[in-house]
Amino acid sequence: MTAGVLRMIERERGENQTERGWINRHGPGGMPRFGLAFPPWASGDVRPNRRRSDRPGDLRQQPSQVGGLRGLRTVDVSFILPALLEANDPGFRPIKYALFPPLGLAALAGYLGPDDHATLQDEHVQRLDLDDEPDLVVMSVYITSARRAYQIADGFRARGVHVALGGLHVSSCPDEAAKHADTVFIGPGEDTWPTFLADFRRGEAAPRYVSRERSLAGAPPTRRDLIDRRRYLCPNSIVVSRGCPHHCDFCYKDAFYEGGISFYTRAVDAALAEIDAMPGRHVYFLDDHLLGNPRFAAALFEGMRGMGRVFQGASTVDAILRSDLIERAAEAGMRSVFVGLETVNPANLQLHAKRQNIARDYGEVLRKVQGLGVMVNGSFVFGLDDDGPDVFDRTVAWGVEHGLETATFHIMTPYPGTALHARVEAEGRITDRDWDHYDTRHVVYEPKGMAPKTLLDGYRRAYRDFYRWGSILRGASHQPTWSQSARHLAYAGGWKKFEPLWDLVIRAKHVDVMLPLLEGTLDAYGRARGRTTGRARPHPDEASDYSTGPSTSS
Ligand code: B12
Ligand code: SF4
Repeated sequence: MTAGVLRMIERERGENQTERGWINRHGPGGMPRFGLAFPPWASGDVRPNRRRSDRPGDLRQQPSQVGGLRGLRTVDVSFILPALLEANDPGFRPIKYALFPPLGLAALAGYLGPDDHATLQDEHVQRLDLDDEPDLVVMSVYITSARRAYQIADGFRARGVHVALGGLHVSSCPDEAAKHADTVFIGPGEDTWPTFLADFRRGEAAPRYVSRERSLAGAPPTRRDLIDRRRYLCPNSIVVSRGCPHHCDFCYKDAFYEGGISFYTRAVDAALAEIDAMPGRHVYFLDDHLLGNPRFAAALFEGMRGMGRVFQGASTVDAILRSDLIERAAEAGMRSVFVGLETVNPANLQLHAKRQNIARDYGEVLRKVQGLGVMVNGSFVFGLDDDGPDVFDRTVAWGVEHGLETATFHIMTPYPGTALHARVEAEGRITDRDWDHYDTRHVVYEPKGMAPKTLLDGYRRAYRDFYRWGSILRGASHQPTWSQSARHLAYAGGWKKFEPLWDLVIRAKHVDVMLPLLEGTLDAYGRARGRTTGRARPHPDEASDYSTGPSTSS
């Protein structure tokens, strides 16, 4: 890289640093002004508007008071993923938001008819066009994007556009969301969304839809054509299941899937067909628990063998130790796995209903997985009820000593709707009700075993200590072979230490140029270890259930 380019990056980073407060400077109360805000790294990209007045001959009628457009045969839908407000956080990293496209919205777009019109905008990677006048605006709302989503919703509704809100936060707090929407959706959308669309076309959309029927059978293909692949490091993100068979008390899952089954998969053939249709080699499974249904996972991996894919996904301690599914995954091309280790304090597992991790040897998990040429991203939660001030150093030391390639740390966060929230609320320990802070980087409750500041400082220190070059080198030295050590260095170092390079490709709107590097790193690692890996044993027929960590990499 030339000095000029480096200077340019530095200058842009300088702006970025000050722009970390960009949200505050753009509007009252920390919220960007409607229609003006966009992340600084996404500047200069305005999508062409579509306006009703631009569509002469459109037979559509004006919106009814509630209920959509009467007599509408086709619909013009704007799908929007509002930006998360994490941009104010010292740990903010633009690359984290250029990883995965808005898959949920692209899945919903699949239900539109051939004559309908749809656009998909993701505020994490582009400037939003909010002067648009579609028939329907659809947003997916996470807890820390709620304020931004409501602001956008209010703006559209003031102009008579029907706004539909759904997703995790809307499901947890439907009454709150309903103040900003014409229609809210509770739970997954596969049953309610097509019903709503039919109602909307008739001008009879209801204010609230509650999911009851849970199935992915017959779900239409995800509208990947709406995704701008160049803007994402993992455009081939995919989910082949929904939910998880477990019930950890801090997880969103039970609240979101209340009223129906909470773990179900696609048909294996349909999943394989979608994978096969994706260009390139890399695939990222965003499923909560890719190995959660052993029969499904075994068939999926069998079908993927020989496809030449390299993939990443999430599994659990239990799933890894109890069967040969992880061997099958490695043979099919798995090269990194996200594992919910959660805590080095065993008493926490009982306290927080993480039963599937109890009495499991985490060291054995790493030995088994790394022995297959698969890297591990361990996820940990700090501030659980049995944690004291020593938990941070102990966790980092454990990870480094065991050669953990990457780690994701979270501050325990009682999400509304979860069993944890109900308990902490009943104990009078919630100290902060600002959803913007529910991002697992803030302390929003009174911890039991330490002061809130100790928790916050310890969490930040853990990230710093784990990703110091000294720790990365020490961790790499614990790998069993030289080639594994080299890959450990490349992967952990590349992920956390080359921020200017990530910023540069994000600003150039070509994150995709880094994909071959990612594929190469993952693949070289797999090949190096694959030679020592024996063929997997036949899979036992009996079903069992497993679990995974709560979130994606940080
Ligand atoms: C990818 C991902 C991310 C990406 C998001 C990128 C993106 N473009 O969406 C990144 C890396 C940025 C991210 C970051 C974080 N994430 Co995250 N992430 C996920 C993950 C793994 C997958 C999301 C996904 O694509 N799912 C697949 C699609 C198909 O499902 P979906 O989006 O839910 O959409 C379906 C339904 O919800 C519904 N639906 C959704 N919207 C709408 C709208 C309408 C109108 C309708 C009808 C239906 C509907 O229909 C869709 C089809 O069924 C989920 C876990 C999970 N399995 O969902 C966690 C998850 C969303 N993340 C979570 C968390 C906690 C975080 C972090 C705070 C963690 C951290 N500290 O790093 C950060 C910051 C987020 C924040 N500030 O709020 C939690 C959210 C908890 C909550 N109550 O909001 C989850 C659920 C993980 C967990 N188990 O706790 N994450
Ligand atoms: S295993 Fe993971 S996804 Fe499943 S309930 Fe627990 S935290 Fe949630």
